[in-house]
Amino acid sequence: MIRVSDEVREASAVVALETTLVAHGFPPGVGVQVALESERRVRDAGAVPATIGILDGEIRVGLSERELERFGPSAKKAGPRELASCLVSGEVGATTVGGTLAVCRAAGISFMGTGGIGGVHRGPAWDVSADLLELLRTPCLVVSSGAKSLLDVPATCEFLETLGVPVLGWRTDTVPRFYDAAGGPPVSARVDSVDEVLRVSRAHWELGGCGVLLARPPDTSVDVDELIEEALAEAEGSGVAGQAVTPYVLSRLHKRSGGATLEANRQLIAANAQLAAEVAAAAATAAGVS
Ligand code: PSU
Ligand code: MN
Repeated sequence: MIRVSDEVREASAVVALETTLVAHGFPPGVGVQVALESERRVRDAGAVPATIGILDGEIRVGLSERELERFGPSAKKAGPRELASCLVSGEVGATTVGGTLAVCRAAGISFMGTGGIGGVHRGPAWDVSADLLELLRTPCLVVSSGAKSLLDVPATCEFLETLGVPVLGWRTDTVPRFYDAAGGPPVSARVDSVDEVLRVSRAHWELGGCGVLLARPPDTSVDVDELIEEALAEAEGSGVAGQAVTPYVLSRLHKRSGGATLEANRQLIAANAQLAAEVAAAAATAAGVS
């Protein structure tokens, strides 16, 4: 069911990347550019990118540029619950953070980069992203700019605490709010170097812990809190719910901010991928297999 590319199979340092953001996080065509940029940054930092998605009835770990181009708006958003049905139907499945983590668990990949994880939504109860539950059961370090700020970020952090998932602040004491470095709740611990990230993650894993979130603030912050309120109200008004909320709100923000959130999102995704690669490369070196 899972086909790992030769390059990924032979690599000692691997960073998993997701495909939901490629298919549904950006306007058509832009997502692929973002994915390629992330892959470049991973390579430059000394690791091999393993971009994950479902194609032709197989879970693919490591995609070519031609294959990446198939992750357009018509792809199915594939969380952990959709992996099996996509395999059977043959649909293109763009894996979320949660879907990607489920594959990392099966494939033994310990590092991943993304933009912002899903979490506890504002408003209706029980829209809680499967990203959180997969962190609970996958021994993987996920680098993100915290949780997406269209969510209830404090509730998401409380939930992560309940699950025992460390939220490490990359050179920060507060959890970044996706496009915005400021205003988030406190992290569970601050880390200032790649070595420190690695030591904390390893200790957590040796104690039987699973997912670790490394929260890296964006380099340039954009405050779009009002635009988010507006877009969420519009989503509710037009009956957009469940899995459709995040892509709907992100695309509104990209338009209403005159492209500022799109640019910020692009940059933070690439920077997070690079940091994940730096940690993966350091782990390989420490294991003596670089
Ligand atoms: N990060 C981004 N853009 C995105 C996502 C993350 O910068 O589109 C995706 C991830 O795949 C994440 C998903 O798993 O959004 C969360 O969706 P939901 O809120 O429906 O669980
Ligand atoms: Mn959701």
